[in-house]
Amino acid sequence: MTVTRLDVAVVGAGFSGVYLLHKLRGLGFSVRVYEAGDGVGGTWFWNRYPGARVDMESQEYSYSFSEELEDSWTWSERYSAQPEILAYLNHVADTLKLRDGIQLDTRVATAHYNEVARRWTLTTDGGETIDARFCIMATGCLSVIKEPDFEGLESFKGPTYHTGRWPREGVDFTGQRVGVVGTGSSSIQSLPHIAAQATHVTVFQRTPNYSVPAHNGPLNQDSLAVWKANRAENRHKERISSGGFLSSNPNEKSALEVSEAERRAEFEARWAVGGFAMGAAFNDIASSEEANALIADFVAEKIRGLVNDPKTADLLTPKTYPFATKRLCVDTGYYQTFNRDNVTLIDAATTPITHITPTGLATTEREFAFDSIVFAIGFDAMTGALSRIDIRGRGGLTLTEAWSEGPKTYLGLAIAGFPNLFTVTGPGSPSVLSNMVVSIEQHVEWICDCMAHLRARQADLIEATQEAQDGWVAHVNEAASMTLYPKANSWYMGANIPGKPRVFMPYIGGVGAYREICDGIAARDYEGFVTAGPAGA
Ligand code: FAD
Ligand code: N01
Repeated sequence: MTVTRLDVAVVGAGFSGVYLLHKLRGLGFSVRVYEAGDGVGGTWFWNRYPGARVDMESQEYSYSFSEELEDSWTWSERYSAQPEILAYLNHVADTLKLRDGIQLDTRVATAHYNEVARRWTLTTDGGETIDARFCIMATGCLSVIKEPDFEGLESFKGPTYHTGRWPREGVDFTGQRVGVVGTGSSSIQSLPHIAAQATHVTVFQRTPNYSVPAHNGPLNQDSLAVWKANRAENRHKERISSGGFLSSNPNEKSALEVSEAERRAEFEARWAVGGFAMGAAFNDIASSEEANALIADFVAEKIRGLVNDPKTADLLTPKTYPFATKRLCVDTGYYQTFNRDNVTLIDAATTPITHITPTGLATTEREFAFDSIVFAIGFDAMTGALSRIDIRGRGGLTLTEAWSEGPKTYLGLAIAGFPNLFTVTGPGSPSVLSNMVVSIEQHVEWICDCMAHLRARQADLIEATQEAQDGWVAHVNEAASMTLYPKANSWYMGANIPGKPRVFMPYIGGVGAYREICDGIAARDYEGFVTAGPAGA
């Protein structure tokens, strides 16, 4: 049996794995990336549904670490579409000559820590064994789809699709009756496109989402020129900001301290700008029920203005959770799509889906006939990819056991009992609450600095202490409890997956504050970690 011996094994070739490979090679480590898909790109490789695009401004959702990359790529739209982001990541892989370090079509199945050797042994679905000092999970927060498990699914005679595993060749819905299950971001982006093709679309909504207009269009060349002229400063500001991006333009005032006229003017101005600017209209939207209700009322009014049928508008209006405590959606013509004659909205909360039939789908009320069904039902977020790998740390402790009450990490980067294992944008870090490229760069750079530091000291082990981890978990929970986020049954809380522990998984303290914490810990000689080595010494 051949064993590949490495300094570092990286799992996943999205934004995280691609940058890790470049950075670790630059530091002289032997490293290889293992990717289950047959191409690089991660999220942007898998999510090819019509309308898939970023909901942050394109120039912000891109790497900042390389002038060469910054100069060699120009985005075409304000919010880039999936094919363009996938092309960008392939351009990065080519420009930085990374292809030969990425092993595609390879799923890592197990990762076991060897306490004596202080090394990780990984095995792949192809039967390969990898022996590495460090293992870095760059497996993504939204890379494992929630599989549809409706009774009778296999009896359906037509094709079914999941937005997160869309066929590469695309789907033509012309002439079809289509059922769409789910109304999260993936549905909100794809529905207008599906409805433009299909004979009829029936949308099954269990919980309505808040969505704000994107106002997408060609990237404004004047604002791009301003961005480029101030690029270094902008990138710095992103890194020390709360969300990792500047276009949200946070307002530091409370919604409760201003007059009604000023508040309305602020909401209207941000609605006109579009995107996440809306969520940053005032500084207490995420923390004050009263402030939150004001913006929720404003969005409800907008929905009523956009949707012709008052009953449909009412059904599309969220009522059971505060504004933006489920991830805010950013759309292009979503609400207006319900004005089309060929689109029907079904309240799947009142009349739940009971099963799939050979010819369609049944709810508690009636049966529907479909030619195809689209499941836009989301992901086993944040922990899904990790829990699908048999990860074992000290004493054979499985990660599943260690996380039976929900994920527990130190900084979202490391886990007590699992030495020399790092997670990029792991639970307990800002990750999905931020511009993820900014958070990914911060994690990659912190991990690589840490490994270079260990090497300089001839150390071969680093591990988070239980005490430091407990302290961080308590801090993450406390920060979440000061906000309205735990009030929603969101995937942030694990609430979308039956049986998953209800814990608010990301860290809400903000990208800039979090970076300072991580840098401080490194500066204090990796406070909260133990290091040792060389092995046996
Ligand atoms: P991923 O891109 O998820 O890559 C992880 C890779 O790991 C995958 O390719 C997967 O196949 C591989 N993998 C997992 N397990 C294994 C295994 N066991 N063996 C081998 N390979 C494995 N974020 C934003 O900040 N802004 C946005 O606008 C935004 N839009 C999004 C739109 C969609 C449709 C989705 C789903 C997510 C979006 N995100 C957005 C979040 C997005 O996931 C991140 O921005 C980013 O792309 C994550 O990069 P990553 O490399 O960490 O993970
Ligand atoms: O998934 P979701 P998504 N029966 O979990 C419903 C990122 N992203 O793929 O809310 C009936 O948000 C479920 O209903 P409910 C972004 O971070 C970004 O849309 O559980 N319905 C919900 O309506 C996003 O948040 C973009 O009651 C069922 C929907 O399916 C994340 O990915 C675009 C059901 C799932 O919504 C996930 O988004 C796309 C069932 N059994 C994705 N199970 C951008 O715009 C689930 N649902 C950048």
